[in-house]
Amino acid sequence: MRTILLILFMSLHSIVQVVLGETTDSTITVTTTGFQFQPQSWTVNSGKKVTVTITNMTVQEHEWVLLKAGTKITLPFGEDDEQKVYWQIQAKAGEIKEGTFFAPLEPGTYDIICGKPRHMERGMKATFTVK
Ligand SMILES: [Cu+2]
Repeated sequence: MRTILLILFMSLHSIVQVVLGETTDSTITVTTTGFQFQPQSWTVNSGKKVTVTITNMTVQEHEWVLLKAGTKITLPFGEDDEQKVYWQIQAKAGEIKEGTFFAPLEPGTYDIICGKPRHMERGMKATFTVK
């Protein structure tokens, strides 16, 4: 009886989560072509798990770097900017990689950049929105 009640409760809980939109983990994809990220923006839910798949279609290594809230890079990207990094993943030429992190809790717009020398200057910037 206790087991049945537990199963009933867990099923109900799953239904409530779906109805209320509580299970809102995100799966996002990033493709690098030339010195650009595709797409140029992503939106995820605050504090939820984000799974990133990065496909590097170019002949050089790239990084997809999410900056902390309210931080901006002062070009060129250097050692002093490392503390501004919230999370990052990198992919070598032709590589496909996957990584997971938890989205920042604070809703807002965050900067995405590539931390490789002179890549940001060449246009490797994008926007990450937390709602
Ligand atoms: Cu790059």
